[in-house]
Amino acid sequence: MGAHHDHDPHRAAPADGRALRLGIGGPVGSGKTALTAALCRVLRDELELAVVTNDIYTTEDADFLRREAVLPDDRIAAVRTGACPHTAIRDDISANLDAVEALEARHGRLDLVIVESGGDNLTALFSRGLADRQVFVLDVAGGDDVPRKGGLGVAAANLLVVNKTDLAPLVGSDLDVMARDAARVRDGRPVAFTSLRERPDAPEVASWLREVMRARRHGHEGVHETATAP
Ligand SMILES: Nc1nc2c(ncn2[C@@H]2O[C@H](COP(=O)(O)OP(=O)(O)OP(=O)(O)O)[C@@H](O)[C@H]2O)c(=O)[nH]1
Ligand SMILES: [Mg+2]
Repeated sequence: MGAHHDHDPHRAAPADGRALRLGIGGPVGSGKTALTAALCRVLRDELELAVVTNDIYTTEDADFLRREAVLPDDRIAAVRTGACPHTAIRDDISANLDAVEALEARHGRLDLVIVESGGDNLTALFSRGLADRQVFVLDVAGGDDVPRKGGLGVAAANLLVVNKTDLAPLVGSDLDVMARDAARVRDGRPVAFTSLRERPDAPEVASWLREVMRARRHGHEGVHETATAP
């Protein structure tokens, strides 16, 4: 994240002996909950998992995940932020940390806690005090110029996901342009092109996450940077 000044008010929390915390952020409607659901379905038999969702006024995302039964209900917690969710993932992260710690206390040793939060703000990145790794989800319907505009989420997230590729021909978005612009601002960090409609298991993201988990188990925190073609 070096070149990008994000004024993160929190230091990274010690990672020893606790679950990896994965933040999933990005603009409204890009597919964050659909991606969270996909990762839970694919990984729940190999990892001890839990999820925290952030909504401003409702618990809609948590309700959706419970309805879909992606995990047992008591592994899904909802934070009602009351204000723009990005403040609850970056500035005052206490409600989210409480939710993560309550899940860990209830379930013992968890491997992975996914924290989903929206916020229609391209600078909405998770604090390192809350998320050890983060995925930023765009969709092609937001316009193929979004990666070019940069912003912290696009530039600095550990993985950039460009979702809804099935809609690209319908909305006139050029995936090659998005790939080229993303590569330019991301300094070698990976980009995954997904269609959760056509490939609901999100294989591109699941394999990235498996690699992150594997590297963490072996103590290689930084070795997981592979890209996928559009
Ligand atoms: N066509 C298409 N639709 C998708 C895809 N992924 C998700 N959607 C749909 O897009 C809508 C929004 O998806 P969500 O997963 O709720 O998006 P979100 O980012 O969690 O939305 P907020 O939490 O409200 O910001 C839903 O109707 C999904 O079914 C995709 O790859 N292709
Ligand atoms: Mg959502």
